Amino acid sequence: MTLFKGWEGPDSLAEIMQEIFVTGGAGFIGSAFVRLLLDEISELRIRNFDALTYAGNLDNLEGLDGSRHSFIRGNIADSEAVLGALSENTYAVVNFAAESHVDRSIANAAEFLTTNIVGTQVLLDAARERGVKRFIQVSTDEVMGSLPENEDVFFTEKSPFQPNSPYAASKAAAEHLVRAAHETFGLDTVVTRCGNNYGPRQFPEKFLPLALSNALNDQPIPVYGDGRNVRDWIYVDDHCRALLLAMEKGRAGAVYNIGARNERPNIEVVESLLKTLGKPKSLIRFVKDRPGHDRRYALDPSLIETELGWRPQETWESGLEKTIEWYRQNTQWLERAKSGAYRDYYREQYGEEVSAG
Ligand code: NAD
Ligand code: TDX
Repeated sequence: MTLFKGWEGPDSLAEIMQEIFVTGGAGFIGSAFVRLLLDEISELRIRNFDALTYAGNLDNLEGLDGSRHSFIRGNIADSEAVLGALSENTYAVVNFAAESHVDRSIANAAEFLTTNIVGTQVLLDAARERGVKRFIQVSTDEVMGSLPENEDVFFTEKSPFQPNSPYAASKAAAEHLVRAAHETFGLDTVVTRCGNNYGPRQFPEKFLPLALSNALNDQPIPVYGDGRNVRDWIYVDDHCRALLLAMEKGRAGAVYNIGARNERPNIEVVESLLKTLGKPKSLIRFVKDRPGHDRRYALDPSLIETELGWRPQETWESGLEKTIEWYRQNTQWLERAKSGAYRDYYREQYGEEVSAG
């Protein structure tokens, strides 16, 4: 039996890998991962556990096969709810659930500590109690801080922890707890650290969908500082394919960087977007910088490439084209995401009103 295209693991795993517990699966990356799993592994069932915060969206799960995917609303920091939802047949917990936006963590870190830190510990404890086989922690390059610009240096799995925002610090703390569960209790864990994702269904508080949505509405695009901060961009499905491999074949206790060797200064990202959309550069508006703004992220993905044979499938151009096309086709999704509390957030963060569409 083949688990998925390219699967090289033991056949016996196919029999035990019957159910996966995904947390945060109504968010941007989690929902892409759920789709990928359902497409790639025919017999698999998924329990999708998500609190539906402002970033969680049931629209992201539209059209999924209800016989293999079930949604449970719950908070990962609530141990009773987690234990109630986690079955003993679970092969792996894949933890996407998090408060994920740096600017919000600067405004108020409280939820970041509860969800990202306490929530991760609750999941680790529950996974042990239910005899779950593997625990995948979806982490971020930001735990390693900022790299100098114009130097040929990259984050490796051995780079020191140097988180600079409350968000990054909370994700670093979560990683420590995952490591501790592995070392102390022998839980089979894998940690992945990815760069900046882009693609369909990303909440428009994040830079790329915010810029895209504003450009489509001819609204100014706020660029922090001098726009020369560098991020390492990856198409969301490439990240998810790497996570699938890590879940299947990753070494117990390992950390893997996931990056597409695609470093770009923010200003170039906006310029690529505007060019593809046929919109003028005059929409770019330089605004006050983010406090503690990390200058550069760049990942060395050699380990996952050599150990697990992962390679990204999308180029920056093909991924951007797919992303733009999706947002153009799904204006209703964007309108709904930008209604309600998002309008207050935008006013508070940028000092002006956001367009409706
Ligand atoms: P997102 O904000 O789009 O989604 C987060 C999801 O988690 C939402 O559905 C939300 O409802 C849910 N959630 C939040 N708090 C919860 C709680 N207490 N209990 C249960 N569910 C809760 O985030 P995303 O961009 O999809 O990121 C997913 C994960 O990947 C996060 O752990 C993030 O740190 C990590 N990550 C993201 C990126 C990126 O570029 N977006 C890069 C690297 C790593
Ligand atoms: O309005 C903006 N203007 C701007 O210039 C916003 C929202 C962002 N930016 C800049 C800040 C960053 O240099 O764009 C870059 C990307 O910003 P975000 O989309 O907020 O992402 P970042 O802070 O890099 O963090 C992201 O990547 C790592 C995700 O949000 C995290 O969840 C992930 O862990």
